[in-house]
Amino acid sequence: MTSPKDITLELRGSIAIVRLNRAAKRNALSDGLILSVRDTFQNLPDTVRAAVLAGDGDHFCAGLDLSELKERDAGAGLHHSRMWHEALERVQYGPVPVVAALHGAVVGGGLELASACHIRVADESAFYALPEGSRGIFVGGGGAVRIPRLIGAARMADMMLTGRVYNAQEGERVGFAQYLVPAGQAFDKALELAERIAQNAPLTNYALMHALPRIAEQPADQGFFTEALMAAIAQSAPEAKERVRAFLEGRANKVSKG
Ligand code: 1HE
Repeated sequence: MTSPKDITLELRGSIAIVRLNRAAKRNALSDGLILSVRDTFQNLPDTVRAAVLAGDGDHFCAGLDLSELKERDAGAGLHHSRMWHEALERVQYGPVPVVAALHGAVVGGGLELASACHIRVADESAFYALPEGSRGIFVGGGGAVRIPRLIGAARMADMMLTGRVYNAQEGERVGFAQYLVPAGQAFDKALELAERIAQNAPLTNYALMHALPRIAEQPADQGFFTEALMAAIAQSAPEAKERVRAFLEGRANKVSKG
């Protein structure tokens, strides 16, 4: 049973905090919950500039709600997978960048969901797996497209064929997460990054979400041309002019080693 409270949206200034709130079932994604993910990202208020996606309890997400897995004919299976695609597209190509805060299990459809986010921050408790292989099914939430882009098709095939589980350190090394932090700190780090992202010019964030992944898929010649168009649009915004002027007049931060 999924309830509307299984996902929560909290606004902290310009940051939306979306939380899977079904810890008793390890945030397993029922049909109702995956539709709520879609609706939540589709309907973020205009004031939101970046989002954090987290899971309540000891795990980020245990993937597809297996209790709902029933005999589906091919057509129903197709539509079910396409429903996931639509929901996760709203995460990846929604209005704002999304930072996933990962801990505990990030498995199956949970890993597919995390892969649709723009940045992944994992704590030391995180682990990654694709148990679909041993359950006799296949990924259906966009994982076959997004996961090879993070870790390569060979590693994904290994995970599904052998049930290999990557721990947090391995996951960061192979490319699941861009940040690895001590246990319990993924949310705070994700929020810090979201606040930083929210300060960017909205058009720059838009370009990184919508233009960059498309350019990365284009042949080089087309990619260079699309890049030039996006660069021209971004630099023409008044905000870009003001930000560059601020640097030249000594009013903006320098790049520092941190
Ligand atoms: C669930 C699910 C679930 C837990 N669907 N109910 N995903 C999987 O194959 C992963 C299955 N889950 C696990 O391996 C483990 O539950 C965890 C490693 C995530 C967590 O272990 P643990 O010991 O903390 O919890 P638990 O005791 O296993 O589970 C607690 C409850 O959550 C229990 O229910 P209860 O009523 O007995 O308390 C579990 O049945 C329930 N639960 N995970 C339904 N996934 C778009 S296609 C995507 C395809 C997939 O994602 S396939 C991979 C599915």
